[in-house]
Amino acid sequence: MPVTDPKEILKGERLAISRALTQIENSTQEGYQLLEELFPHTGKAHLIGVTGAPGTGKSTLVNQLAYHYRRTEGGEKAPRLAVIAVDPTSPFSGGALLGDRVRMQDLAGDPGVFVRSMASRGSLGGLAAATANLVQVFDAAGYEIIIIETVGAGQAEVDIASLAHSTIVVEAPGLGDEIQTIKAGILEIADILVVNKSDKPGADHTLRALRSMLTLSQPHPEDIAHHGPAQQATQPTNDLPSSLWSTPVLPTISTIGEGFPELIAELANHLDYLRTSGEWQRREEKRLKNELEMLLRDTLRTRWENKISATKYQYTLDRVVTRKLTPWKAVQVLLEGAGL
Ligand SMILES: Nc1nc2c(ncn2[C@@H]2O[C@H](COP(=O)(O)OP(=O)(O)OP(=O)(O)O)[C@@H](O)[C@H]2O)c(=O)[nH]1
Ligand SMILES: [Mg+2]
Repeated sequence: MPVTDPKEILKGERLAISRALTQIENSTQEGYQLLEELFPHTGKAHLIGVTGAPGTGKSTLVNQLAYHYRRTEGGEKAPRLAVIAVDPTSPFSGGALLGDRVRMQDLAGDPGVFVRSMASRGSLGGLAAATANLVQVFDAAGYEIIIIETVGAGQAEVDIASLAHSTIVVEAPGLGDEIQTIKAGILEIADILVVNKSDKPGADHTLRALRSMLTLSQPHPEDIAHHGPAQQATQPTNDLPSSLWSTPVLPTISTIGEGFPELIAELANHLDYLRTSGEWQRREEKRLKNELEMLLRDTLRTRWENKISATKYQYTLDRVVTRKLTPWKAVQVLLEGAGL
């Protein structure tokens, strides 16, 4: 029996949640046992990923988003909301960064909001896997909305975005001509594009540039209607629904909370689209498949590392370096007798 009672987590008790998150982050036996107990209670939350280049205002935006969800949806119906900030380069302060401190103080004292920062360094099991585990705790604890903030545009962010149902990519004005350098990959994962810092010069230009990039990359709904049957023949059918969502580009000013009712409305639209198109099911399956594959990879790797001797590894590597052994043969040698 774990020291932290899973029932307390299911009831949403903050102290129990906090303890569980620490156990899980530290990969303790108790942590794993808790995950085992919590898993059947997951699958209800709307997972929202927020990603983008450093300093585009993601944390400020997430603060405002949380605040608006809690306030505009109002009263007892306001959703409980958790924020996981993955490797924040600037501290997630729960408000100190913001101009409007009074509002954020409201958020900081709001029992319906739980903010957790997570350091990526040293998380050996893979950052996405570690994040997925924390998500499960909040999901089981009844948080209806879970926001995951990640920095950057690398594979790690794409992996984390694949955890989310709805991904917001945050850009800022001033990209100018460099707009072409925005990684195609990051646009592909965007369900909603936000041009934050719209109070800055060049915001209109960035909005227009992003909109035209998206128009070029997304098939027009009428094209799909026209060529529907032909496309269906050449594409896996489960790829079709996502082409029916056209990514909106929204301006926000996170420092003063402008554009947030619109952002929340688009998130609601996206959720609605996911539910009615069958895309929710498809993403859930993809999400769990990713999770399962990450776990399998990590587990196999750990098992293999525990089996193989450092001397044998070094000896084999030396033979590859001196061209006495091919890398393919080396893999065979290294896996031999590992009993995986
Ligand atoms: N002018 C203006 N400044 C903003 C806006 N949103 C955020 N900022 C400022 O931009 C700076 C960076 O904001 P953060 O929210 O820390 O940005 P971030 O993307 O989370 O940064 P990292 O986590 O370090 O990548 C802060 O000084 C914010 O006050 C905005 O809409 N307009
Ligand atoms: Mg941040």
